[in-house]
Amino acid sequence: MTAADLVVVANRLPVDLERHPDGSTTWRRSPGGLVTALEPTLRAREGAWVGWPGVPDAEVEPFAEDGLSLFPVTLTAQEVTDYYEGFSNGTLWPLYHDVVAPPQFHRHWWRAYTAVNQRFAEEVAKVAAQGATVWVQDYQLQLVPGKLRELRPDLRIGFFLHIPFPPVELFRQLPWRTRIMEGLLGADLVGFHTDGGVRNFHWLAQELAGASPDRDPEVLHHGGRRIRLGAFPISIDSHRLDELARTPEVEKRAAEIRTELGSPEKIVLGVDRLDYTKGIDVRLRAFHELLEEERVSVDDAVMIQLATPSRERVEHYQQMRADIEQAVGRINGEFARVGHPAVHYLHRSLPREELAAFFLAADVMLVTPLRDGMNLVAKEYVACRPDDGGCLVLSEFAGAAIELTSALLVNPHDTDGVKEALYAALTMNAEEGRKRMRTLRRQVLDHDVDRWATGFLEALGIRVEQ
Ligand code: ADQ
Repeated sequence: MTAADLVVVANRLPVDLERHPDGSTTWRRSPGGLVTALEPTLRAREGAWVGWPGVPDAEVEPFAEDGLSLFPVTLTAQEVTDYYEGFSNGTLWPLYHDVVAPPQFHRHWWRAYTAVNQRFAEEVAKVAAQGATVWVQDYQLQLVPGKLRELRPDLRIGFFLHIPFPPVELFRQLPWRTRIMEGLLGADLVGFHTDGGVRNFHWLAQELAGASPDRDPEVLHHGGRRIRLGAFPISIDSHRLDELARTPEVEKRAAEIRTELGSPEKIVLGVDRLDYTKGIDVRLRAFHELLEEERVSVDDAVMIQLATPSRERVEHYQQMRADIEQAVGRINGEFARVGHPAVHYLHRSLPREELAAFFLAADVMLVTPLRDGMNLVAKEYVACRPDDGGCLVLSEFAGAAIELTSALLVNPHDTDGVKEALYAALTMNAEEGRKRMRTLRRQVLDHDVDRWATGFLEALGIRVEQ
């Protein structure tokens, strides 16, 4: 395979390797938003993607898929435990989400993180053409920009963080804070979802790594180089979802869902990866209290929580799953009638069409994370409402709240506030609801994921053909 002019590096490849019981393997596409957004640009430039194929100890050769070159990085089972489940998801994830769970600091996790980041950097150094552009994704790979610059000073390197960049006091807890800062400062452009992330980074880079400010608050100087910072709020393929939600199949399925639920007056929906940052407990508590106070009954309102299984080997996730399932059980124990649960809970991932039908059926969408980089679910709900119906209740602490100001914004730490917002959403007059939804839709349809990717790559100095 020839050297690539544009290389995306992410923890995961856009395809997953599947091992079968007979020992054979096949690839399954995992079409996330990122690959959809980047595919046209990557193909136009004969791009490459470097990432882990999703199973430990898989020694797989690079291969081309639909004109895109894929370069698998091997991780041993021990590295998956220490680098991925350990340092990435047991240290960085909680630390960067306002320590809503206590982060654990272990030196052997850090050593694995450094070694794996080095391997990713070496793989990129092999596949990138002279003067190529490299776009590094997310918190698992924060050391890659610095390591890659040492190996290949000719490259143009961008880094984007998909989760929040934490407040100064929290980041300073990290024993390896300076090393992470220096890793990120290896990039030419460091992107965040929000200006808050830019500000935190700007201050910490000076404090911890001795970077110098510039008259432009989005520029730093370090090691004789100029580093640009910027806020690039990610989005979704809004038009594709809007079209999907208009299809007769999805409309029909949405109507069926309502019937299957016993035709309640209102359907309240939550859709999340099962993660302790998402505030699933917060919304269950609010709904529970409204039932207890008899302000709603199971005939008026039914709640559905769809939760994708996630990080099931990490201890904190096992505990949280048990707590949520207990809360659902308690609400149903107190308020369900035979054949009419108050809360329907599905611990599984649903196909896109089915998810669109749930969004279209839901009168109230509850998105209540304690902290979230962006939160794509909020935008997906809005994109799936070509009828201008439905009402979005959204946490102030999701990056999406900066753009989606016509949602009912809530502080997820304030149970009474969430409860009142849920009640207001359930009783909102139709005209006000439509007005809010129209404003939200303009924002989401105008700012799609393509615009996000183009904005970042152009800030990095490459022209993107439309
Ligand atoms: P996540 O934490 O995974 O992403 P989010 O942005 O909400 O959070 O994306 C979740 C995705 O999973 C959505 O596309 C959603 O539709 C899908 N999903 C959730 N539950 C599902 C179910 N039961 N069935 C099918 N699909 C389901 C991280 C950051 C976010 C940031 C994104 C992108 O934590 O803050 O918005 O990256 O940068």
